[in-house]
Amino acid sequence: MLLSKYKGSALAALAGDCIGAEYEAAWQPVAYQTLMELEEILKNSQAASRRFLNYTDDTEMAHELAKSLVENGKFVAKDVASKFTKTFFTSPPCRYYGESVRTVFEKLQKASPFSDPFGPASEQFDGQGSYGNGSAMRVFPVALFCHGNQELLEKLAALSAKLTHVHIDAINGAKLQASAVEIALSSSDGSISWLEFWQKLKDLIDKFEVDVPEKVYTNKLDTIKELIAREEVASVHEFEDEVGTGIKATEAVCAAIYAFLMCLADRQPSELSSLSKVQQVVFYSISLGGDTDTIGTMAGAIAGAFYGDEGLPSYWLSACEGEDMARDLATKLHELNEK
Ligand code: R7I
Ligand code: MG
Ligand code: MG
Ligand code: MG
Repeated sequence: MLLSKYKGSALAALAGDCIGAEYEAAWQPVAYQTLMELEEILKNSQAASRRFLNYTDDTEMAHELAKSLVENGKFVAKDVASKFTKTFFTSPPCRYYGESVRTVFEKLQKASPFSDPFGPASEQFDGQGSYGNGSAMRVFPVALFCHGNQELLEKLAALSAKLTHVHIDAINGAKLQASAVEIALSSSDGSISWLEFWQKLKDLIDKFEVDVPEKVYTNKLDTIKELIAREEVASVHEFEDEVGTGIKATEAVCAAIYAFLMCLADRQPSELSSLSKVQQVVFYSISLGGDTDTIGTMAGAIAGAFYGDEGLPSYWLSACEGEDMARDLATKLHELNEK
């Protein structure tokens, strides 16, 4: 069962990225009908013409991080920095990296062999560091690697973030997203309510934000609880106003958590009811709009870790570039964690 959760996390993260990337540029909510039309296309596509959805930077970086953890059996900052940088400069244009992170990789490459892996990230945005969601979008392998050890998870989520993102919101976003995947791995469908899941996240964020005066995540999690408990489902526009779906870690991470918890609370839209729970989470998260590939991948990583890989149809996965790699890395991280 745990192996199914590992695979579910990596594969749903991949599907969320690949499918979400189809709508990222639009920067507006995605209609359920549009998503269900894609579902029909995927279902009916010929085997020969499958695998037409490319993954983006979210998956590329997650897989490089996973490879490094598997090869070294531990987190080695220089190796992850080296893998991130090499992949960045050799990857095709369809990866759509964040606009500012290129500077980090240029500086890392210049100072190769990576003598100061955290230096360039700390110079971003006049020294305050990037608050982009890039730290959290790729963090799920840390949760799979650290499963059962929350202290190590928090440490490695922060360290892996700091290679490109040193802003406290980006670091806390990575810690929160990794923690959500860990809670999902450690619990099962039927054994935990959405409110209990939310409470576990809330307890953690209280700790992560203890020295953060603005308490952005704390406040957004409170809003999420209020929205889910409300009788009428909030419109996507209201969600956008109250929480956000943008490039900031504080927005995209909270949007992914909201999408997962809404489905756990059985408040997902009826238009998606013919789909499995994992599929519903991925589609619902993308329907929120904004940074759809990133919200899709993070919601997918949580949902797959919770529900396992059974609900992921082969016609979804065979449409996604990177399926074999995702499966292989999940299997290896599971083996490593068992030791
Ligand atoms: O966070 P990052 O890796 O971008 C990830 C996003 C995801 O949606 C991916 O799917 C991909 O499309 O990009 O990359 P960064 O370049 O560090 O941050 C992304 C953007 O956030 C930057 O280009 C800025 O526009 C904005 N940003 C900031 N703006 C002002 N001040 C990030 N930090 C700051 C800041 O401190
Ligand atoms: Mg992307
Ligand atoms: Mg983008
Ligand atoms: Mg994105």
